[in-house]
Amino acid sequence: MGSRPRFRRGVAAAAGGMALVAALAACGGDDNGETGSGSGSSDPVVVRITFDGDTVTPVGERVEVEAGQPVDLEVTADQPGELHIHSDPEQELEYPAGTQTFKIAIDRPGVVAVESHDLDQVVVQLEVQ
Ligand SMILES: [Cu+2]
Repeated sequence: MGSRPRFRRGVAAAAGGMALVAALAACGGDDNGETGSGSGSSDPVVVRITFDGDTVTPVGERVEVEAGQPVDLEVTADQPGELHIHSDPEQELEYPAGTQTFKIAIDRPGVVAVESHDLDQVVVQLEVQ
């Protein structure tokens, strides 16, 4: 196998997300000791999603993560709804009004869409490397 520049780019992106992670860690949260036997990156990538009426933020944003890396989806909504993760298998996340964080991880490389079917929008595309 040759060198894989794409991989290095992913690592740099993950490091860039650390500031966000540190900010969130200060809010506490439970420490479960389980760790995947993954490729090393166990720091979660935090993705903030806001639903407000008929709009959602972000729309179609690409987020690079590593396979098996924890992803915290922090969902803030003015009313309850459902997020759809197009991973394999697919996952449906029901969120309440208010803020809730969902912890997910995608094991396989590829692009995984996070969608709101209510709004018919792709919210985030997780680029899993
Ligand atoms: Cu869907």
